Amino acid sequence: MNKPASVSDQFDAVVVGAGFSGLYMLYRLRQLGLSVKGFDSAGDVGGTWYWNRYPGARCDIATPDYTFSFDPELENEWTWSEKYATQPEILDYLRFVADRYGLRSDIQFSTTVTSARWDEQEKRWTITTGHGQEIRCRYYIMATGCLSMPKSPDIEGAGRFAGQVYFTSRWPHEGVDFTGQRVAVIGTGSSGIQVIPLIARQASQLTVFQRTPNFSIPAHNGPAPADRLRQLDEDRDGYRHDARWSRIGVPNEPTDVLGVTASEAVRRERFEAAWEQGELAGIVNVFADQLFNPASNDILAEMIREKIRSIVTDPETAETLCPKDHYFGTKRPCLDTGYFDTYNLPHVRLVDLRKQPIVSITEDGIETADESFGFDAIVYATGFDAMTGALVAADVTGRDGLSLKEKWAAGPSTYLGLMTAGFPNFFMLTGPGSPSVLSNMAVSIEQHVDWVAGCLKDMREEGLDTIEPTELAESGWNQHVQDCGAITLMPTANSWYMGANVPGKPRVFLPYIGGVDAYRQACDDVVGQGYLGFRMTGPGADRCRDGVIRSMQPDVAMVLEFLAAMGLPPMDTLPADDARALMAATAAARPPGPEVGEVTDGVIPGPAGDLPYRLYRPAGPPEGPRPLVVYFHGGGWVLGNLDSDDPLCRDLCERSGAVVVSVNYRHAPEARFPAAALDAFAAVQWAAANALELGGIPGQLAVAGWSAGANIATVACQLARDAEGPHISGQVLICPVVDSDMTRLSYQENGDGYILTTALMRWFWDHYTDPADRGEPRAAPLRGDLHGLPSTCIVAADFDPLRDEGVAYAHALEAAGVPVRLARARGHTHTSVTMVGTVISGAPVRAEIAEALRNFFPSAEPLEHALQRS
Ligand code: N01
Repeated sequence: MNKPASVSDQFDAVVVGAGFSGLYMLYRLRQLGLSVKGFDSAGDVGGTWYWNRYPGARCDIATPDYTFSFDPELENEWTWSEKYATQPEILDYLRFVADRYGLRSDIQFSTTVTSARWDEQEKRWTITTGHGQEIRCRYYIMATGCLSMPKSPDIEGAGRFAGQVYFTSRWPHEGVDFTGQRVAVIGTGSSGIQVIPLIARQASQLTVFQRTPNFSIPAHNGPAPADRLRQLDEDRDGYRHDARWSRIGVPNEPTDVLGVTASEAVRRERFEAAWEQGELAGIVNVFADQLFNPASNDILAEMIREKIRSIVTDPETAETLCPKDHYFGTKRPCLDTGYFDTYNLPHVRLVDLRKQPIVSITEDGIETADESFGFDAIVYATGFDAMTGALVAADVTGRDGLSLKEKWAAGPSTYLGLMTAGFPNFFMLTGPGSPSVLSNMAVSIEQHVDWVAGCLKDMREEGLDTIEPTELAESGWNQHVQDCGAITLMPTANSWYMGANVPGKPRVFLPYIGGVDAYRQACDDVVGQGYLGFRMTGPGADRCRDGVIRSMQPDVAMVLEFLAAMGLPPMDTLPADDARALMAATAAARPPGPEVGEVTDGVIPGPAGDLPYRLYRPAGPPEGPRPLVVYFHGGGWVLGNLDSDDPLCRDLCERSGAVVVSVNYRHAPEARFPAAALDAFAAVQWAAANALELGGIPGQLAVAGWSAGANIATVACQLARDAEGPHISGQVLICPVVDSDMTRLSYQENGDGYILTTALMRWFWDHYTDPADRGEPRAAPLRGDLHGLPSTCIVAADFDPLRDEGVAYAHALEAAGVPVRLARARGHTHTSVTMVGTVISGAPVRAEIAEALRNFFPSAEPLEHALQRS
């Protein structure tokens, strides 16, 4: 029985929502012995499965996976009838769960929570319902779902239609009979794709209004997959463990096949297998690079388009159904049952809203730019205000009167998708910034609920009664969520993942795409590090261990993991030649870097013999001379050659528009200090003197280098200044070695585990210089006179032992009056910025370098002026 209105009540926790997440949360809170009150605006349990009752509504994760796993007995007592269960069966399941654990008695249905307000004095939330009740609680938990707030129809004239109007997201309980009716469906997302074939069975005429065609693969529904059931029978715990530590919450071995390099036969075989399997876990795992590399994605997308063309008989309709304006997977891919075949039926018509947009809904139908349509019923399958809609719909007000809506005006901000600063004891289940909609919700929900329950238990045991993330931890997590999205193709689509489907909603990537496994690890690490990033208070004692749980760029972390798994010997344990061979072998396996207009090899006369160089000239206009950049590769004065930084040189050349001349120099230990530095200076002198022959503009010369290459580049600048020539317009120093002092903080923080280690740096120094020479400016340029040096761009990477000497050099140059641009390579290591084609997150840093290079040179200076000046 529901409680009467206007009662005042006290609970430990209030949970809003009685779907998968709310039910399990109630169960766990009860287990902790907490008093709990649940609310749901629906008339019963079920959440999304209560509301989305349209014909054809089914889950799109196979039932052996789309199920609670917290209680083996529950699993034994329930058997799913199909691979993808229908909405009624899933609703029955949730009712069964509610009954089995007696959860209904704690839930007040048909009740909307209208506001929640934090009382800082009392350390309590006051919850108000639409019935005028006021409830006080310590913990306020929103289990309101990610796709529960229908998007209001943003179509002119909606509301004028005199016939029947239906929303897939609010379908009548008694069902709808469309027999003999002329029906319009607007929207071709997952809901539209599921409902259209079933409406077509009844309607006399069905017209589908499509704005964006969607990728869909056949669900191949039937009995639950036998192999999955067998695995569960044999080792249920192992299976569930694998799901929890998988990428999307379904056990699946991630492929390492790259779409761009795989043979046509392998591509086809992998695609056909996924098409036949009919599971999201398969189709998102055809190629390892499909969500990162546009070329790979195109290969997959085209194979799906071929399938659509082979199913739909009318070529024009088929083409209209082929998605071409977004990459596969950047909008939620759908599973369907006979969706494309439906368009072969004579009474079904597709209207392409890109060609004839809707002008208005009218009293008797829909008017597009070209036609007027009459209908008996219009079905809106137009989607949801996803991920944030339901959270901000209730008026949640935290500390100092700040509302969640205000705080999130520019996009949601959370720590782990679980909490948000300024709103103590307020938890969100599967909130923005968690894997949620990119994962098997059943697995993600259990993980979130378990985390919250574990947190409340820990707090109770430690005598703490409030918890809230710090601003630092939260902004660090938001950055990580965006970093993970940014290396994928996801931000390129106008999807609800980006908030792009709701007019006026800020465009932010909402879910966490780092993976269920990585996310779980982050949550576990936060707890393992004493609730890192949370401020907790209580009579027990206040505590806060502030910090950021993930600050490395996700693709850099992946590279490090990959290298660690290879188990290569540390370079500093090898003789120089073996280390060179190892470096060459790893370089041979990387992507080649971008195409440039022209690459030629040559030699420069050096002080002790010829120095090989490789020249890169950008493609395309303008013809004629361009600014010249003399580049020196990295490798600790010991390793490297013209090949080792080849992709980086190509990238710099294409991005900056300059001719790049990469010069090899003598290496240690064969030629020790100062051989490399003298070679560098000689190369710069020669390039300046021969600029025209190299295709350069005389007088427009910069130097650049990475690591030890940056060391000799800047030493060359110091030598050129002392020699009063040649003129150098600027220097780009990428993670430079500029000092031999290895005691700076960045050495302590990053001296182990990020490829360039303290031990390796020592090995380099030992090969290059005698200890007595290490204070010399030609070895440690930071210690030299820095006046009169050219404009400088220094790249300092967060996880580089050399970070702080680079920063110190920038400050010292600035103090000496040199214009300096310090580019912080956030989340990068010493090597990762140079990993063109492998580390996508390095691209913005390389773009900044290129911009700095362009700024060194007077733009569009006529050649004759340059000649005069030089
Ligand atoms: O909503 P959607 P949905 N004029 O936003 C179109 C989950 N789900 O309810 O793409 C004309 O995907 C809109 O066009 P466009 C699943 O995660 C799961 O279908 O914006 N058209 C689009 O075609 C899914 O992703 C299942 O150009 C308009 C459609 O309406 C999520 O819920 C089943 C329009 C909306 O598609 C949402 O799916 C169902 C306008 N003004 C849902 N406004 C399972 O299988 C919107 N559209 C488990």
